[in-house]
Amino acid sequence: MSSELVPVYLSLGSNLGDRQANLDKAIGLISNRMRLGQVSSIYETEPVGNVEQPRFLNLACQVFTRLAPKDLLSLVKGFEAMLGRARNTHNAPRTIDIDILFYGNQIIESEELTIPHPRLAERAFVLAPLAEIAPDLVHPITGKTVAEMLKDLPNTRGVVKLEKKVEEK
Ligand code: PH2
Ligand code: MG
Ligand code: MG
Repeated sequence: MSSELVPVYLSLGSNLGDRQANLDKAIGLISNRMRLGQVSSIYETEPVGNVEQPRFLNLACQVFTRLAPKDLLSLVKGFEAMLGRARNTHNAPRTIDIDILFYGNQIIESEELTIPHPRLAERAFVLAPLAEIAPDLVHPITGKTVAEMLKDLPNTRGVVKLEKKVEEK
């Protein structure tokens, strides 16, 4: 294949069932199909939007893929379905949500997909994990780095980094 390997950043979230296990399974599925790069710590986060739902666990990860954006979207939607995500009410609790944040430095606006993710600059639950693994990544539209976007948020209340369960040596 001649297409180049593109660095992509994903945001994962779960607020239904065994949230940690859902994230672990999603990372497993992702790493079977793409080269997995860095993975952030897990953060427990207050729900944004529909606040009448359980707290989330969120993380960010880097992957490298040759898949075109729309094929990557189909793949991650398939992973969501495999992990039991029901597509019902907007912003309802979900076993897993996998969002594409950045696809290289491409800007994409199609009916099904907007990249960079249109709400990432407002969301501490996205930026805090992402800043751990990619603080210097530049938003191709605003020119701001992830660290700058995080610093520009009014606050990061409700976003708490969890202690690592297993100590790394
Ligand atoms: N995802 C949403 C809406 N609200 N809030 C938190 N804390 N974490 C999420 O992943 C999240 C959310 C839509 O996908
Ligand atoms: Mg989402
Ligand atoms: Mg989503």
